[in-house]
Amino acid sequence: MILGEKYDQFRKKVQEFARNEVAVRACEIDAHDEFPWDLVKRMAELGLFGLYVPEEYGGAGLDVLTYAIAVEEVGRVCGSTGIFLAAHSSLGVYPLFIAGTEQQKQKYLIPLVRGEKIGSFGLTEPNAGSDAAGTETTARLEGDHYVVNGTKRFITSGGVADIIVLTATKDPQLGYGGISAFIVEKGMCGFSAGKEEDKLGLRGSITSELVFEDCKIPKENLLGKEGEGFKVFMETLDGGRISIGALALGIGQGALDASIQFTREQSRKGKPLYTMQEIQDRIAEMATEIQAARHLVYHAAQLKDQGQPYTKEAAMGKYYASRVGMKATSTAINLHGMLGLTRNYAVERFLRDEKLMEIGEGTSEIQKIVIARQVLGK
Ligand code: COS
Repeated sequence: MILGEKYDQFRKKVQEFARNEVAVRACEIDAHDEFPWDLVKRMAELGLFGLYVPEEYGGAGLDVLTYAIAVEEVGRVCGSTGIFLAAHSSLGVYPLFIAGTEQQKQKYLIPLVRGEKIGSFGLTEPNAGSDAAGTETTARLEGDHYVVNGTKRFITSGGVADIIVLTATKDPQLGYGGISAFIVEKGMCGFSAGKEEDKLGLRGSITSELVFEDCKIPKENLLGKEGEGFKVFMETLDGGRISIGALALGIGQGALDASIQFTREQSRKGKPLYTMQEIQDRIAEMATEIQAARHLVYHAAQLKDQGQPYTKEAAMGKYYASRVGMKATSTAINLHGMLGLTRNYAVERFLRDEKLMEIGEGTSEIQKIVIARQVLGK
């Protein structure tokens, strides 16, 4: 794909970091469920958390395509580190970038972009996952504060987050029109992180419950206008889906890289695996599908960069990249045979990590609803 010198150079820079510093840690991060604090610090130093954010807010002033490339290349070697980059940048940073007041941007956006604080996004609840408008967490205005009660679930980086952008409703009966967005800081009275999930993959990423018990949030921490939180979150998810598509594509590419290496190194009856037609057939299919996914994801990023509608394309990219990514990681294990099921090879980790891409930030079924509504009309 021809993107130009600027993007190629950036990709090389991220690849160097990913290969030299992330790949060597990926196996132990997964095996020991280790949150990669060291890599978070390095990504901050490299300026990866604010690639699309203007320089005045501490960002690199680049674009979403550059950001997608970064997520892809980090995810290509370590899904756990990749999901941190994606969740922090798209779900922590973005809502503040699009809906924050100047004061909120100075106070919360800049430290997130610089990586001095960790960001998170509180939408999903025990009874409101795919049905994002079904939020039951309530926010009642009392004088200078909102009083928030409820529980959020499956929140990426929730347990380590310093700043959380949260949805809560004035009244669950009001549907999406009752929902507002709020900024919560770690340490606010009545807020605590609950249990952490023990997941199939992305084991170095922390997924937690967030509990709000009469949590007092200052009135100035309302993000956007009252009753407009649902739209802020939908727009955030549109952008987030580009990054999950990029991560799905990166993990799929990682499985392809591993398969190329394995079939070059191994032979059967004196014949290198890669020279066999049935092996070439599978590698060719993986490579083609991953490249097609790359085109979709980059196209969504380019539309966003040009200020054009991209909801449908972001959903298509995520849906397709996670689908072919699952297929690629599974094929990669088959190509490795029994060895592929062991922890001696990265492909079983890639498969476990890839599974989340079909579920997080909207399941594949949700992506198809979004695509169908755009194609057919609501
Ligand atoms: N951008 C901006 N606004 C949007 C939007 C988008 N992508 N999608 C919907 N909206 C707006 C609509 O325009 C509508 O507002 P108006 O009535 O003023 O026009 C409002 O939001 C409600 O939209 P809609 O009726 O389509 O909402 P639904 O309840 O039917 O939900 C889906 C739509 C299913 C798409 C939504 O609930 C969704 O994306 N669910 C998945 C949530 C998810 O991904 N969860 C995982 C989170 S992991 S971080």
